[in-house]
Amino acid sequence: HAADAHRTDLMTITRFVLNEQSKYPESRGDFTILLNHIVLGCKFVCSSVNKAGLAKLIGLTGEINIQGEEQKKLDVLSNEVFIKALVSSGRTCILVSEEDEDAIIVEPSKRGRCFHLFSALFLMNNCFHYELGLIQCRYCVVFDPLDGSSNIDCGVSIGTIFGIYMVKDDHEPTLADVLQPGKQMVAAGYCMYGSSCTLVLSTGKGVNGFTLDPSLGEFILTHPDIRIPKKGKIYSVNEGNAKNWDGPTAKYVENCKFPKDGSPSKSLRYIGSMVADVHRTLLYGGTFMYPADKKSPSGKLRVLYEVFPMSFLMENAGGQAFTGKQRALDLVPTKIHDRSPIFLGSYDDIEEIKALYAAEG
Ligand code: AHM
Ligand code: MG
Repeated sequence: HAADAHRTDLMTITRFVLNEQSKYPESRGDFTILLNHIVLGCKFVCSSVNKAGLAKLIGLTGEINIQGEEQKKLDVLSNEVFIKALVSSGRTCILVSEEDEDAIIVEPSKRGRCFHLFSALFLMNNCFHYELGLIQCRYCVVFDPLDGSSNIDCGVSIGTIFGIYMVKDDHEPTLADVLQPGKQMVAAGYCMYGSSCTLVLSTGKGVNGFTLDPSLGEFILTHPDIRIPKKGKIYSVNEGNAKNWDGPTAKYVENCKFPKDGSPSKSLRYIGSMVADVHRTLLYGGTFMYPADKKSPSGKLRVLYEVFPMSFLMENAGGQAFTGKQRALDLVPTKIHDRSPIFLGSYDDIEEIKALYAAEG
């Protein structure tokens, strides 16, 4: 029985990624090791978030806080956990966190050495030479350890967002390694700490969702091959900023509420927690927007660790991500904490927004 197989043949995230990687003969499991460390960070944050309401009583890490000493804030704690986990994976060379002003260059001894097999055919002295060799590759991870942290105290869903770049040679890591357009990412994902703990991941071939089974401490494949509906019935935006919006944003939201083509008006859903708003958009379809406005001409959300990973997931699920000017994944960040307006979601709905911007000229 298929149902029996589900109960006894568990597809954990590690097994899933190992299966995927085994299609590449040169793969040496480095990505799986890196991902396992990200997963560890997510499990830790999940357990801390679940205890957040009790933090004053028992402390986030579970120890009784007899002296009543100041507890570390959850976002600070999450950041430390992710940095330590990523560095100790031995597979990273540079890290960018929303919580840290500067990028973290991993010290050489902890960068590990992950090699990739390469083969090349070239012409020399009128003879063909075949060369087989190993080149070093290392990973850059950009992340927001705990996004939407203003929602912690009222128990609303929050999340971790991450994106991964690969550096293929042996140079000293520099900011240029992470100031790359989002389309160069090799993987991206988020973990949502909500009514359940859900990790959504893409390695560039589709999107898959895994739910933490707390009794096993493992993420199990629960949402295989997520495809966003081609058109949605929901829009998601902070409408309190409407008086400062540009023409196309205002017109799109107006069309959602008062459609001119006789279609039913759309529902508004806005949690104010990007991971939760994007997760719903991915599963139910529709649009999620954080547009530019007169007060913040670049919007609010950060290119590297908010806009790029979510845009990567959207495209891999069959949706689109647009900045108001271009495909979001084509953006080239100039600073690690750059911001950009973002419109992402169902393919047809984003087409409509693109048309409104094109009409404006
Ligand atoms: P944060 O990084 O300070 O937590 O802010 C990011 C959050 C996103 O999760 C969310 O989409 C957005 O801010 C909501 O902003 P606003 O409150 O302006 O609607
Ligand atoms: Mg954030």
